[in-house]
Order: sequence, then C-alpha cells, then structure tokens
Amino acid sequence: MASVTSAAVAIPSFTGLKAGATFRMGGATAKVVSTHTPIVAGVKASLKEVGVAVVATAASAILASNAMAIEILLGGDDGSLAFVPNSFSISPGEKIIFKNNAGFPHNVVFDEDEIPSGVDAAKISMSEEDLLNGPGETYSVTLSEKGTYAFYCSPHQGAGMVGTVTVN
Ligand code: CU1
Repeated sequence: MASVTSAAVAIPSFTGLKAGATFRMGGATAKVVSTHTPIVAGVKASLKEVGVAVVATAASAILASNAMAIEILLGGDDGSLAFVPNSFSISPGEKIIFKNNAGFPHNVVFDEDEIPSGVDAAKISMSEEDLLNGPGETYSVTLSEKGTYAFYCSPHQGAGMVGTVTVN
C-alpha cells in the first residue's frame, strides 16, 4: 500500500472515527480533523489526484486530502524528546507542519551537510536560537528538491531528537 502522509483528512463515516480522534496508518499518526463524508465519486477523484491507491476496510480509514500537508509532532505523548514520526516521506511541494506537542521548547534545523546539494539550509530552517515555546505552536516548511534531508532540534539534538525526511 502506498503510504499516505497527509494530515488533513476526510474519512467515510462508516469507520466511526470522531473528529479529534487519532489513528495510526503507515507508521504516522494522523489526526482526524473532519468527519465530513465525501461522496464515493469524490473519494475516487481525489485519490486519483494524489496518485495513491488505498484499499478501504472497516478498520482502516481513507486518507484523501486536497491540502497536501503532513503534521509532525515535536515531543512524544510519552514525554520522549523526539520528532513523531522521526522518519517519513513526502512529495515535492508538500508542506510539513512541525507542531509543538510535549517537552518543548523545540525547534527545527536542517543539517547543511545532509540535505540535497543546492538547497540552502538557512532558508528551510528555524535559526538555532529561535524556539517554539508554547503548546501547539508550529513551524511549517515546504521542500521542493527531491532527496533526503536530515534535521534536528537544537536544544535536544544531544538527546537524540533528530529526524529524516525523504522527498520523492
Ligand atoms: Cu526539542
């Protein structure tokens, strides 16, 4: 199954998921932001649009999104100093929304030695001193060059708060 990484989702009502519930799929935790029920034709159309094939069962939700975005949590619910998930893939131009969850302050700095050549780390990073201090604060970035990017949280890099995103 293709991995679907969009955070903004629309799900069919038969799954019984409520808005605000979280569920796991493809290794990423996604938050249900809408219980809007798309008509079948609409689901097919939007899946075709994003180029994924998803087999729906009563136990798994369809992630179909027009807003191409993925949400990465800063700090685990268990108090771990980590990006959740810490390794993921996106499409070129898809927005990554890093969101303060626990254990902040955090930030997001891309490693200039571990990003595709020609990409300016400063343009996609927060500054080392800049921090997200409050709950729910976000930092968003869009990556357009294909390749693998390593990033870290400067206050917690030593504690292992590092991550990798592949744009493909
Ligand atoms: Cu951090």
